[in-house]
Amino acid sequence: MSPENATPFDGWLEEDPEVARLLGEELDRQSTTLQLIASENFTSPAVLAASGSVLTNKYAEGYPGRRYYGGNQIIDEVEDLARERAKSLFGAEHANVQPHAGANANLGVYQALLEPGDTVLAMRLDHGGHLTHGSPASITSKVWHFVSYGLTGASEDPDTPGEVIDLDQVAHLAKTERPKLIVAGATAYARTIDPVPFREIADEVGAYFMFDGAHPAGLIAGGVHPSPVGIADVMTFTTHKTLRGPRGGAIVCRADLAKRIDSAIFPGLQGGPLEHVVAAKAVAFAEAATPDFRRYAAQVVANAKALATSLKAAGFRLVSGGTDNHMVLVDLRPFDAELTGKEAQEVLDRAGITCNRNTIPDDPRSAFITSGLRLGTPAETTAGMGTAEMATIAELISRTLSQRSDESAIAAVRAEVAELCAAFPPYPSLMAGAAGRG
Ligand code: DSN
Repeated sequence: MSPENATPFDGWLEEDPEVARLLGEELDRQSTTLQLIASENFTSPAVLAASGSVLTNKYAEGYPGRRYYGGNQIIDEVEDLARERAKSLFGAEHANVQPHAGANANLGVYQALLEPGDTVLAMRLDHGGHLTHGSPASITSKVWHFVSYGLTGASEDPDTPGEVIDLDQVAHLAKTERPKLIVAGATAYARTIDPVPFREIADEVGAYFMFDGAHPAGLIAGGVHPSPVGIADVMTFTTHKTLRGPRGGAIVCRADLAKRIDSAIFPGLQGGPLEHVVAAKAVAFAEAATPDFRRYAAQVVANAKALATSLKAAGFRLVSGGTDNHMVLVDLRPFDAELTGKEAQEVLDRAGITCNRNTIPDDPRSAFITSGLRLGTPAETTAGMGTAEMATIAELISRTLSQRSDESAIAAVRAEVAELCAAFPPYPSLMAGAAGRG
């Protein structure tokens, strides 16, 4: 593809054809390969437009009505709109829409509610928790004292497959460790997280309760997962996963925590907010409040369940026995003891199936190699795929992995993937623009 016909971004093609070409190529990649990374999605064109807007030019340190620079009258309206829409979407008393990412939102809450050295009880990274839940590699574990809970063991019984959050362990550790904060939430956990038992345990030991809703935020907004708002003291979340907004973070909390949370984000942790992203968050919050989004959220879960059923039928073992949310965690070992998550991810990439390797509970392999894969349905559900396509995808995955030494078999899958994706373009108008240049 020559730079002249590679991209729909006509306005500035001549000024930076190199970057314009790369944007065009990425649009092409997203449109012609399957996007199964559980934390990714396709935003609406309106979200893209807001995040690519002139609001990026403005410095707005502070909050609406209390800025450190002039000229923020419009910006204040933008941020107020985003805050009001976030509050209305989740039924929350207060919202902070400035965190640049989910990690910043979590750090902001820790900074607001804790002193250095305080104890936090959160989920183990290797059982599905997040880096900011106290991983040794994260600054969180250097500033605060993290104690970790994990999953129960796996069971052969299909009715009680196990590998669910061990609430007895959470209660026991809460009593023995007396954390100041208990965190619920995960990045690689396929079951519903009920906030109620966490609240009860937190109350028994006088701890704050934070729900990290980065992954299920869209499922909560769409009414298919229980809302922790009003149960947890604070919910952090990202806006770009199931919620389908721009890349970023946000916090909703009780009114009495508002000042501490706000001060922790700015000036505690961040400087100028990304107001173009804040505007895009406002767009996404409004989109997520619609009946269409409720249907979308239900379809995300239905698709994940269909993918899980077909993968199981193809001989894969699923961590937690299946899924209640937007993701499926595959333990590759029973399918092929030699196959690592890393090799599976790489060969699937070559077949046009984008996903990420993931540790499984008590993984004998390192986090870089892993024995598992994490697959998610948010993006391809946005593109319009349904349960029939999920069965096809499971078959393509199974075929690719079982014939991974056969380049012609991988090429055949790649062709079928391209055909499938052509029927579900995520950005038809952008692609039409790109094609129109040719
Ligand atoms: N990187 C995110 C995910 O993929 O789940 C978590 O931060």
